Amino acid sequence: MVGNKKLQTIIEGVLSGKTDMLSKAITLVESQRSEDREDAAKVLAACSSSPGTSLRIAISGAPGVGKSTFINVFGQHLIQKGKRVAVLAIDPSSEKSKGSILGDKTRMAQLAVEINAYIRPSPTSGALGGITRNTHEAMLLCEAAGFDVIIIETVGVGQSETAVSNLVDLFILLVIAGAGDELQGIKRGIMEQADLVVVNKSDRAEKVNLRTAIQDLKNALHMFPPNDKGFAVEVLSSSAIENKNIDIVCEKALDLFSTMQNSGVLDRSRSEKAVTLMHQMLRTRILGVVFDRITNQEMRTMETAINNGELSPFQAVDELLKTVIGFT
Ligand SMILES: Nc1nc2c(ncn2[C@@H]2O[C@H](COP(=O)(O)OP(=O)(O)O)[C@@H](O)[C@H]2O)c(=O)[nH]1
Ligand SMILES: [Mg+2]
Repeated sequence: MVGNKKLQTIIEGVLSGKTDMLSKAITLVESQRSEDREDAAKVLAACSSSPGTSLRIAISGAPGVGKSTFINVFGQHLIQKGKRVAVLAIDPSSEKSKGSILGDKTRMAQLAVEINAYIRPSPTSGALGGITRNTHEAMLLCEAAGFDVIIIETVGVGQSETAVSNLVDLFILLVIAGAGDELQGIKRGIMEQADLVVVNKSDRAEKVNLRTAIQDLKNALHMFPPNDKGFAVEVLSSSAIENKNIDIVCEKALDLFSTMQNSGVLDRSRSEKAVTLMHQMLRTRILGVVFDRITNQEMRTMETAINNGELSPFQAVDELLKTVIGFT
């Protein structure tokens, strides 16, 4: 339990940009302990009074495509432009990912030592809703601590990408040349979220393959209806390992952001996404609440009834809902 004085120190620390206090605040909002919830709410309330002016970017793409390596360089370019950069690395709950967090840390080694950088791996386990909420709150805290750019490294798979896209202003999708869409696990939904596509590891691709990859992606993007942000989605290439073209991607991202700011698209997009997020979170929370109410015993009973042919799956669902929420 954090005492009031301690809480005040955390709040003041965050607002004056102290990263050790920022870490404490993020730990607090990530805490699952019910006695921390109230303190977390206080910290959040005190830290999210001013409307955010930071640029929020998601760097997405299949595992291994080079996201962390890319962010390491990308972040340094942003810092050279006078920005303070926070990186939140979302991590799936699997065992496999525990290794990747360490990997991410070492891959961002140069960025990590920059005084104007803050890197926070979020080894969040649990439901998608929890991940989204933690990331959202961590983002607000980073913003309160004066970070101008907040980069979210996503896990590159499935549903979480769509959820993350509702937290950010720009969604940058990294891909590699030569691997088919299938191989890269790029779902149509993820492509559709992209504001900018970057073919990374250009150092490894033959020139002609790179050109083909870029053209293929452009063709694929063409199939989608134009976004309502007022710009066309471009396809660039980069080599994170050789620090090639990342400055161009950086320039482009800042450009898109100021275009969105000036046209009013940014405000509109943020409100739309906030509403979508609300719907999404509501669905996730309801799911959690209802499932939590079903006891193991009740679930087993239904499973057995289905196995014995006594109930159809639909009848079982009705029964369960009647038990836990009183109606179906
Ligand atoms: N050749 C080459 N390798 C890269 C490049 N970017 C990243 N890598 C390598 O690809 C592997 C995965 O990189 P990582 O940043 O961890 O990918 P992530 O899983 O998407 O975060 C590492 O071995 C990196 O050194 C690049 O531009 N060129
Ligand atoms: Mg990574």
